[in-house]
Amino acid sequence: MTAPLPGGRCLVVGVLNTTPDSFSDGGRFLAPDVAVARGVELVAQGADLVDVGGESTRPGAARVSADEEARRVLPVVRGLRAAGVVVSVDTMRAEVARAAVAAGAVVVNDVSGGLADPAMAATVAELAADVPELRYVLSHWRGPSDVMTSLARYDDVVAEVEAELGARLAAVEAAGVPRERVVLDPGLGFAKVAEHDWALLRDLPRLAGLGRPLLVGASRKRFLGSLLAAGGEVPPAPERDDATAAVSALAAAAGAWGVRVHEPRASAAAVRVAAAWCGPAARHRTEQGPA
Ligand code: PMM
Repeated sequence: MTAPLPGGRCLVVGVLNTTPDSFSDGGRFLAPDVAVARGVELVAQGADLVDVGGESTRPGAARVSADEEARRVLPVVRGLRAAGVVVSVDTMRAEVARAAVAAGAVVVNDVSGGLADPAMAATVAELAADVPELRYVLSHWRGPSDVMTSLARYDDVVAEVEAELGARLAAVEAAGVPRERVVLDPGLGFAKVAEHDWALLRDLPRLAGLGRPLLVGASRKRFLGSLLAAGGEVPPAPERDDATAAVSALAAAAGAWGVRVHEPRASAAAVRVAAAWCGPAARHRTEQGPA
């Protein structure tokens, strides 16, 4: 058994992409032993769990085969589990989710919210019945990475994301996923431009009104790059970590269950500052979620 996740504060989810082409860490952690070492390092730097992904979701990215995705992810999930790390798998595929849970993952993080693979919801329902601690992260999504930019059209982004997330929550529940296993995610950058991302962050408490805990994935994303651009120069991804930590503090203070970040150190401090600052009020909100 891995140690249970800490309660009473926002969790820090460390990002580990075993892909050649992710926008921020692509190509660095392709070899399984290097990836496992990085996952252990993420925990040493303050991650409460590590989210392992084998398929890039950056805008414009093409899909990889299920076999290739599984080949990238499974040895890393196994290695991290053996090292006592709590593991999440970042996948849109039911068969990869199933294999990763068999290998020890306890969170299925599906950026498509069950839309990319019609088998996902029923598979998660089955896995949830077998694995009591299993959680399903359901993100707001409108379409695959190669077309998502054209889908970033909203009259009222918060109302539409709230409605679309609510509909997906109802759909996965209808397929048998227990409601209390679901964590919702606004899907920052997925079919969204910067003004949409900021509007969603501003209104996190409204999304929390869907009755499920929230995960926020702002780390190094384009909207932070645009915010920090100086003289037309957009800073590269690693230079967006300070802004990422600021988002972590604010998201935690708004009651988020978790923040998903590439460099955990500053966010680990930020979520503790938020917990101390907000006291039991924020704890109460985060404790609505799984511990
Ligand atoms: N963003 C990315 C990948 N997976 N998962 C969740 N739940 N939320 C996100 O915002 C999210 C995600 C984007 O790619 P990255 O792994 O390079 O950050």
